[in-house]
Amino acid sequence: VPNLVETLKVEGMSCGHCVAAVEKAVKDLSGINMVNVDLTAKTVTVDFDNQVVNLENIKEAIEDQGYDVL
Ligand SMILES: [Cu+2]
Repeated sequence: VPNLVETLKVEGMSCGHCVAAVEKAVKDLSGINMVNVDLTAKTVTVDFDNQVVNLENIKEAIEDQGYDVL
């Protein structure tokens, strides 16, 4: 099964705009089934097709928005 669910710890998100920016950046990648940002927990959970996109691609998309993936 190529689908993976990973939860990333992300620093720097402080409001709804940050949540929207991160969600959009990840969703714009190919192979993303679901993305959920938890602002309180500072986590981004992504369900993705590992044959289309990998975790490094997802981290880069988030970092390109100006947030730090731990
Ligand atoms: Cu913000």
